[in-house]
Amino acid sequence: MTLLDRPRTTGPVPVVAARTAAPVAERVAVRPAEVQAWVAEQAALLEPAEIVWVDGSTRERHELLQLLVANGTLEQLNPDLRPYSFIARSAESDVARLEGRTFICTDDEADAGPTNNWREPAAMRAELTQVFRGAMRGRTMYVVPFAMGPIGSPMARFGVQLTDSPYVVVSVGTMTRMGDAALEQIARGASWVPAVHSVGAPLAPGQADVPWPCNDTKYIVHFPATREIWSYGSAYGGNAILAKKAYALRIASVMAREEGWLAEHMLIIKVTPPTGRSYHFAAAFPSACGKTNMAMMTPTLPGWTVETIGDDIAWLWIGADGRLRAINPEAGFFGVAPGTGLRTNPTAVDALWGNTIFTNVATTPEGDVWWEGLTDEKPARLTDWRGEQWTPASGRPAAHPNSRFTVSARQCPSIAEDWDDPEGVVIDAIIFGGRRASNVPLVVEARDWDHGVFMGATIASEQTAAAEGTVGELRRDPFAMLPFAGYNMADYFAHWLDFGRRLRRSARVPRVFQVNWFRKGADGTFLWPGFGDNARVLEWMVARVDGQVGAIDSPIGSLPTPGGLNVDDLDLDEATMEELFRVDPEAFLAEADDVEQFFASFGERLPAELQRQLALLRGRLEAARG
Ligand code: GTP
Ligand code: SPV
Ligand code: MN
Repeated sequence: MTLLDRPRTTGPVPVVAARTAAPVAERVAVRPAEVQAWVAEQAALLEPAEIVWVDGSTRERHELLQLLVANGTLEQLNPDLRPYSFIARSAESDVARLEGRTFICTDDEADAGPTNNWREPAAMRAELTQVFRGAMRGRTMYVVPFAMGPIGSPMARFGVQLTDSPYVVVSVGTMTRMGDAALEQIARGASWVPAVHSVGAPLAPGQADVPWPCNDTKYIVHFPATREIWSYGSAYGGNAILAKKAYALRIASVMAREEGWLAEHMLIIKVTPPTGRSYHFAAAFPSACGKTNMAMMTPTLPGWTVETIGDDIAWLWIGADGRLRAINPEAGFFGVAPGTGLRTNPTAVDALWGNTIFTNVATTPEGDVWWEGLTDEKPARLTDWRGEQWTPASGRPAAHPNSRFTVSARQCPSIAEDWDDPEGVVIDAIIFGGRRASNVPLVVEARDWDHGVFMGATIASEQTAAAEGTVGELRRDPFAMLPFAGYNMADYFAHWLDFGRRLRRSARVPRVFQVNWFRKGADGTFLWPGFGDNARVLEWMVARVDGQVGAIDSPIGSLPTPGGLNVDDLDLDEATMEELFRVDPEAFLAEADDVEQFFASFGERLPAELQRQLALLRGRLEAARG
């Protein structure tokens, strides 16, 4: 077996996306003058030793992977167990998104709003010029053109990321449509977002590199007016794969507001009941709150299928037919590893059979990967995410809680045939969710779109390891977009309300639901089995969409009638069912006080409709308290 096995050519699912490289002469010809001028300008600032234009070919990916193994950034896993797959162990200081170092630079601070870190653009530019000067010395600067959304879709958007991290290049290669095809669209006149990324670790002549170069000083900076992104010091996930959160959410949310569409932190699924008629759902849950798992769900209900369209980001718009449509702008999954197991998510486990880059998981003595929840039984001996020896007695997690896998969407066995349809899919319902140990019931339906916007705007969730901060701490995470809205969140709420008005004018308005898979009992364990059993909640939603079942009116929205939720074959006693759906008016009145405070932070800018919804909620809660 050679060190780097070529991707296998036969198997149950396609190997790395087959891309064909154009002949070199042709590739050079396609480089747009505007991009070339920008690259030259940035090179003068960044001072890289070399510039490489990335073409997106399989051969190029292979060479980059070889380079990363030689550098020690990646280690190849045992090809007999995990073909053509690799593990990266990051620096201990570079393991998650950094919200405290994420900035929105607008002329007027109020345009960034109270939920964003604002910086004055000229001052930030001056600061960044200092920080980025010579940042790529001794390193190769990669020019990485990419498309978000299927090329040819009216929704496709383009960008070019400069980076000095080959690990980031291969990650962008999986997560986007990277290379010549995107550059060609730019050459034909498509507008593009410039994104500059450096790990911030220049090399002096002769200086040895480290496996995971990064810098203790970090910046993830957005200039919405000029649609620019600048990222420094990190090579981890959303900090560095700038097409993802920085572009497809923060910058895209600004574009979407101007152009009348929505850029959202949502999964998209296609649900098919035994009747054979399919429904599409888009669901927004905060980071590490269940999107990838729901997107790849294996329903426990006989005859039901759930297919994957996207697992993290959705771009939604009103189609020519007046219906709400959505695409997944990404091309791969950057998924949370811990908790992903054969029992919880066999589809994801299947998708990871090979051609996968793992970051900060543990490895077995046989050269395969492991993380908490992959198997029920812990292996006797592992190398943990830091590279240290680990046994079950070590008393610490073997994999970092925010360890991740990076894999192509095409490799997912549940990927829908039309997942990359340029026209997107028609959305029948929108779901908001969060991680709430108490108060919030398993499922509740909004009374109408505006009430649904109020639900989305007031979602609170316990913090996870996906970003810095205290895990478990409750915070408002409106629309799961707290870290991702590129403009004032109050204006974002107004945009959602306005979008509803436009939907009402032209066609059917999707239903809106709120879910909580994470309510806990007095013993601290989850009340609801979750994962594949979440299909039972989808079954109720489908029946609601079709107008086939009634609901109980509660102060916070419509709940399933007794027996309305199919819990056949589940071992749930009466008391558990009651607790899953219990709506405590006192607890929700306290929530309402908290929401009032949250809303107050937006001052005059908060849409009056949301204050009205809050007043209505309080009225209903007080009536229920009796
Ligand atoms: P990001 O990629 O950070 O945006 O996260 P995500 O929203 O895609 O979350 P993901 O599906 O990766 O789930 C995060 C964690 O929640 C994992 O450890 C899962 O095992 C766990 N989880 C997901 N769905 C459920 C569920 O229905 N019930 C329970 N108890 N845990 C779940
Ligand atoms: C999230 O934090 O919501 C993620 C992971 O999807 S990252 O790409 O790092 O933002
Ligand atoms: Mn996410």
